[in-house]
Amino acid sequence: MTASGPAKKTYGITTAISYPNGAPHIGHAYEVIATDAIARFHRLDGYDVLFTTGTDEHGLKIQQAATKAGTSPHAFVDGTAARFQAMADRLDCAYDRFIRTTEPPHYAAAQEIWRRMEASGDIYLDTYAGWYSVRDEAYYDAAETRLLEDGTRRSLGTDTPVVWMEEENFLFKLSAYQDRLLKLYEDQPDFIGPESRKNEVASFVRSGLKDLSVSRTNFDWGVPVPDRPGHVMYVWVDALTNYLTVTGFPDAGDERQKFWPMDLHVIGKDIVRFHAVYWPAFLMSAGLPLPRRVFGHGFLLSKGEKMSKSLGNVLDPFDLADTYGVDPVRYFVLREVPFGGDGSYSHEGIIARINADLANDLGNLAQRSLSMVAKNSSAQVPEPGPFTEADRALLAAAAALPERARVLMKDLALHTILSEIWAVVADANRYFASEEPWKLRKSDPGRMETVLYVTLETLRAVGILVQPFVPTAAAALLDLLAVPAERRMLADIDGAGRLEAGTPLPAPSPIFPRFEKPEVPAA
Ligand code: ME8
Repeated sequence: MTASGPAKKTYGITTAISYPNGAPHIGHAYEVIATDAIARFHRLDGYDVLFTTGTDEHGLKIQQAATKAGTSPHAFVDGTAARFQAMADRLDCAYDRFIRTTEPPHYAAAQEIWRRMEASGDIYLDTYAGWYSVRDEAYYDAAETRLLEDGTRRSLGTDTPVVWMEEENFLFKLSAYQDRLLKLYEDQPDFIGPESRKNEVASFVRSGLKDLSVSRTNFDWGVPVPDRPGHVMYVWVDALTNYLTVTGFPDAGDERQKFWPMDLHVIGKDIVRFHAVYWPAFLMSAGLPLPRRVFGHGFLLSKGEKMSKSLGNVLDPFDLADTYGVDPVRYFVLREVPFGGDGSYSHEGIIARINADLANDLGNLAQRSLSMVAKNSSAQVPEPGPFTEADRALLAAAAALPERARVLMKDLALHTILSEIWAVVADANRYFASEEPWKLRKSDPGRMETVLYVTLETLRAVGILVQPFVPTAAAALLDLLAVPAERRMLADIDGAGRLEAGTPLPAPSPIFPRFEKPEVPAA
C-alpha cells in the first residue's frame, strides 16, 4: 500500500472517553499517549487515520460531582473537560477529534442507536433492582458484592461502594446475545486483546448474561430516551456511542463513515466488559458492523510511594511534562510498561531511562557523529566509499526495522518496538566505537567519511521510526540530518529516502539533554 492514491487504507482508533469528574491523572495520560503512538505509527505507514479521544460527561457520578462543587453539571463539565483536552495537547497527542458527549451531534447518534435497538425488539420496560455502584456506573448482582462489617457493601471486582436501587426502567435483552457473542470471540480471535482478558470475558459470557438496565429515571443528567419523557439513557449506552458519533453516524453520507467499523478501541482493563460484551451486543442489535479489536491495557501506578511534590513523584500529567519534558514522559511509559500489562512509575525509573536510553544511547551518538561531520566533513552529508561487512550489517539491521515494527504493531507490542529500535542504536554505538572514526581522520579520511555516513544513515532510520513515540525529538533529529519533511515516512527508510552525499547539514545541537536537576530536598 502506498502513501498516496485513492486506495489509501483507513485506520480508525479511539481511546476510552474519560469521566471529567475530577482532574486527569497519569492513567488517562498513559492511555492517550499510547493511542497517539499507535495512530502516528499508522500515519507514518501511509494510512488515512482517524484518532479520537474525549470526555464522558453524563451520569450520576458527574451530576454528584457538580452538586458537590456547587454548580450545574453543564458548567462543571465545561471546566473539567477542557482540562482533559489540554492534557492531550500538552502531551503532544495528535488526535483528530475531541468528542464531548454533551455535544448535540452526539445526542442525535445516541438517540438513533436507541431507536434501532428498540426497533429490533431488544428494549422493554420493566422494574430493575440491584446493587448500583455510582463510581463504576454499573449494577451488580448480590454475588458480585461483599458485605462489610459496618453493614455497607462493595463490589468484589472493583471494590467500590454499592447501594440498593430499584427503578422502573428500560432493559436491553443482553441475554439474547450470549451465543452470538461467544461466536464473535471465536470467529474474530483478535476481537479482544490481550489474550488473558479475552478468556475472562468469554467465561463471563459463558456463565450467562442477564438483561441490562439501559435507562434511568432517578436523575436527569443524560441523553433523553426518545419519546419517553422522564427517562435518560444509562450513561454507558450514551458513552459507547461516542465511537459512532465521531464517524458522522447516523449520516450515511458523512465522509467519516469510512472509518466505521473502527480498527481499534484502546481502553483500560477495568472497562473491557463494557467494550467486549455490551458494545458488540448493542451494535448487533442496531444492525451495525462491529469494531475489529478492543485492547485492554494495564494500569499505571505509582511505586506505592506516597505522592508528594517534594519527593518529585507526583502523578499529575502536567507536572510530569514540566519536570521531565513531554518526549521523555512518552518514551518512559511506552518503553517501561509492556503494553497490556500493569506498570509502575517512579522518579528513579524515568531518570534512568532519560539518561541511559535517550541522552546516552541515542542523544550522544547523534551528537558525536554530527559534531564530527560538522568539523571534518564541511557540514555536509559525507561521501561514502565501498561498504565493508560491518557497514552492511548495520545498514541492514536499520533497514529491517520498519517491517519488524509493522509485525510487532499488529500485536500492539509498543515496548518491544522500542526495545528493537534501541537494539539497533546499541549496534550503532558499538560500530562507532569499534570503527574509531576520530582516528581515521588522519589515517584514512575516506573510510572516516564512510563510517560517518553509515552512522548518519542509521540515525535517519531511527529518527523516522521514533516519530510516533517522541515526536519533537524525532523531528529535531531529522532536521539535523536535513531529511526533507516529505521523506519521513516508514517507506522512506529503505530506498529513495537515503541520505545524499553533499547535502548541507545544520549546526548540531543536543536532542536529548541529560536529566541533571539536583535531588529535590526531602519534605
Ligand atoms: O472508564 N492506569 O472513564 P475513566 C491506566 N468514562 N489507565 C487507567 C488508569 C490507570 N491508573 N485509571 C483509569 C471511564 N484508566 C469511562 C469510559 S468509554 C466509552 C467510557 C483508564 O475516566 C480507564 O481504564 O474512569 C479508561 O480506559 C480510561 O482511563 C478512562 O477512565
